[in-house]
This record gives sequence, structure tokens and C-alpha cells, in this order.
Amino acid sequence: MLLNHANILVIGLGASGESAASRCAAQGARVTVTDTRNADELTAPLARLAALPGHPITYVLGTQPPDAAGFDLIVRSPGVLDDLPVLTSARTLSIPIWSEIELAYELCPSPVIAITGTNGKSTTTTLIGNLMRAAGRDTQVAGNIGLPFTSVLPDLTADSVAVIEVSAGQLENCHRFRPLTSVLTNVRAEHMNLYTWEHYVELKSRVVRHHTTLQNTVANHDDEICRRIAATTPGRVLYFSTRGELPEGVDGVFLSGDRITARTGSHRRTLARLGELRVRSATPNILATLAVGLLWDVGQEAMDTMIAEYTGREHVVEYVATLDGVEYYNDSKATNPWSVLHAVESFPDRPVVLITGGKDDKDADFDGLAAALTGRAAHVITIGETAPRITEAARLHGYTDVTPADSLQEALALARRTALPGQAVLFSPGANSKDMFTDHRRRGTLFKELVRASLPDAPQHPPVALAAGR
Ligand code: UMA
Repeated sequence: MLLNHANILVIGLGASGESAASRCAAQGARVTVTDTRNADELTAPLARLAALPGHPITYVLGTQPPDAAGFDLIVRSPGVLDDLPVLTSARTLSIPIWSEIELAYELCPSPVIAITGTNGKSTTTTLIGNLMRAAGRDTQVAGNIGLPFTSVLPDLTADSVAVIEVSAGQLENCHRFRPLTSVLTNVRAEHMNLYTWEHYVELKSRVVRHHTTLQNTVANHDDEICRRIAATTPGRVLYFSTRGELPEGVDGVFLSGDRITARTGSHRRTLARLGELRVRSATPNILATLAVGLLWDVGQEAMDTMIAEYTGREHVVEYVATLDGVEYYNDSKATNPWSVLHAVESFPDRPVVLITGGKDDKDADFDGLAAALTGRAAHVITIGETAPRITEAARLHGYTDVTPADSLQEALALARRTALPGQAVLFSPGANSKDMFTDHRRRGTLFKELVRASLPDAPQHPPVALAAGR
């Protein structure tokens, strides 16, 4: 679709809406932006958009969107629900509805590597970006990871590569999106308040929906749904597995003893030693990244650099400090129970004292988490809105060492009293932060400040952020 002079409605003026509006305006489109928030709450994006050259943008703010009639295209932010009347009306009128990812894809001059899945998307996206840069490729990393895909378009050329994290919500209004390489990290029940399980799986499968024999896929062989989706693609598939050798005839990257091994056909090669990984919890993400490296013919040197230089991401099983022989880790980025489990499993050699809980906005399965924690967590301390549910689930599974706390401060104090030397205290909420904090970064930062304030040489007054922790 030619955007020049097209009449486009952008729904939502968050990160993706602002970027989409600015890109559409730059393409010569007539743009209307709508948001349920009013202008007073949107001063920063409104000022930035006002400074753009081209057609002035029209706004419908502080109310529901206008009717779809008369628009040529609707660009929908991922947080906008599907049953909004304007979207129903657009469908009736056959007006195309695109996600911001679809818009970016239509305008993107470079090949795209897209990463989706329930967990591990952001880490895998980061690592693939690092690998491509180490291989000397001009690389932009964007998408659900925090930077809208449309915002990096001006920096991309035909010789670049766009490494894009995509969520289910972003795939919902993708119609022609065809990444050159698609990566499926895993598919587990999440956002069940928004989708049926079948619909959620179908959305994730859209990352390969338009593949031909010219595109390729990296998929998690340890995950049945990923295998099922990958089996539908006509292009080449490389699998990865942390469980051990891949079955005969299945190409990919896997662990064999302490080696990360690649096997394609009859060719077998060691890509790295497990001991070289500085962040053990990122093992599956690194295997997926190496598989992408094989598909993109990346040399061993770039793979070595990617592994050697990766020291982890902030708020993802992030080491904070050691206090009285106990290591403290911040995993505030964990917003579903699967992430909590993955974090706990990255301490195979010692029990953890787990601080968990937050706001459940996804109908999460805490029962499954509680069942899986048995034998892995020395003590579970629950906080936030989900505390009663996790506490109850844990007790139902016969777990007695579970204690609710009223705040993160109280939870940490309890963890300090409970944890024995050699154990680890892991703050992995497994839920949204919005019950007590503005976002997961604020939540993780507060945890780190609280831990560091307990260090022997810390200033003897509460950290500054303590009072503003919410
Ligand atoms: N809004 C409306 N009407 C509605 C709903 C929302 O006007 O019915 C408005 C809100 O008032 C707000 C704006 O839409 O002004 C927010 O839009 P949004 O929620 O779609 O969020 P963006 O700021 O555009 O950020 C989105 C992703 N957010 C979501 O998917 C919820 C960001 O992922 C992403 O980084 C960004 O685009 C750039 O691609 C965040 C996320 O939490 C990190 N993702 C979820 C996750 O990882 O679990 C999927």
C-alpha cells in the first residue's frame, strides 16, 4: 500500500503509536492519532510529533476512537483490545488493520530476523543483535524489546539486518510479515485472559506463516508447540535443545556433555564449551542464537565474541551482591510463572529462597509453578496482589515454607533471616509490576537498592528510592 496521501488512523499514543504516526507522516500520509488518555497526559509525545515536518497530525484524545469510515488504514498499538468498536467497524468496512510491526515490515529495506515465544524473547533478541554486530553486520535491534520497529527504519538499508522481538499482540495484525529468519523460543500458556490457547498458538505461528523455501526457522526442540509450528514451514529449520543430543536426522545446536555442538547432516562441530558461558541461565537463548549464526553463515570468531561478551541483562537473573555468604539475584523482568521456573532452574546446584508475586493480568498458572517448585526452593516468600494465590497453591502442594510479606522491604528482610550461607535469594516476581510499581525496572531497581543498602559499607540511611518505590 502506498502511504502517500493515505488517510491513516493510529490507535494508541504509546511508544509504538507515536513512532507509527511519525513514520506515516514522513511518508506523506494524513494521520489521525487517537488515545483514551487526554492531552495533559500526553504532552511529551504531542510535543515531539508537533515538531515534525509534513502534514500536521489530527488528534482525537481523551475519548474512544472515531468511526473507522473514511480511513484507508488503521494502525493498532499492541495494547489495544481486539473488540474495540472501531476495529469491528473497520473489519465490516474491509479497512485494513495493521500492527506497528506490519507497518514497519512494509517499509523496511533490510532483511528481518524475528524472535517470538513466551519466554526468553528479549534475551535471544539481544544476543542475536550482538552476534550480528560481532559478525560486522549493520544491525538494528527493536520491537517488543522496547524500541518500536518503525523507529529504527531510518537507520536501515538493504545491507543492514533488523533483529525484531515480536509479541503475540504485535503478530495479531500482521498480514504479510515474512521474516527471513524466524526464531521460536517456546510457547506456553500466557495472556489467557486475552486469547484462547488455540488462538495464542496460532498467533505465535504467524511468525512463520508466510515462509517459503527461501526463509528459515530456528525452533526449540524441547518444546512440543515449537516443533509443531516449525514442522509446518517449507523452509530450512534448525532446532536447539538443552536436553542433550538432537534425534538423528534433526539438524541444529544442542548440549552434549560440556560442549555446545552443532550438527547439520553428517557434519558435526563444537561451537563452544558450556563453561565459557558467563550467564548460565541464558543457555537456551545462546543455543538459539548460535543456530541463527549457522543459518546466516556467521564465523566462529563472531560466535566466540557473542558468548564471551555476554554478561547478562539488567533485571534478568542479575547478580546483585553477596551478603553473609548468600548471593542475591534480581529477576524483576520475570512477568509470568514460566520465567520464575526458568530462573529457579538456573540454580541447579543449590536451593533458592524465592521472593515472588505481583499483579496477575494474564490468568497465570500459579498452581503449575507451585508444583514445580517443590524440592527446588528452600523457602518461598510471596508479595503483591498474587501473594494469597501463590501461598495457597504452594500449601496445596504440601509446601510449608511459604510466607506472605506485605512489601518488598519486608520480603527481603525475611529472606535475609531465612537464607543460609551457600544459598541464593532470588527475586523473581512472575507477574506484572503494576500492583506496587510503575514498571518492572523500578521494581528491580528498588530490590537492588534494598540489597545494596544492607552491605556492610553501605550508607546507614535508607536508599533514596525507598520512599518513592511505588
Ligand atoms: N490505549 C488506547 N486505547 C486502548 C488501549 C490503549 O488509547 O484501548 C493507549 C494507552 O492510553 C497508551 C497507549 O495506547 O497511551 C499504549 O499503547 P500500548 O499498550 O500498545 O504500548 P506501547 O507504549 O505502544 O508499547 C508497545 C508494547 N506494549 C505492549 O504490548 C503492552 C511494548 O512492549 C513495546 O516495547 C513497544 O510497543 C514497542 O514495540 C512492552 C510489553 O509489556 C514492553 N509487552 C508485553 C510483554 O512483553 O509481555 C507484550
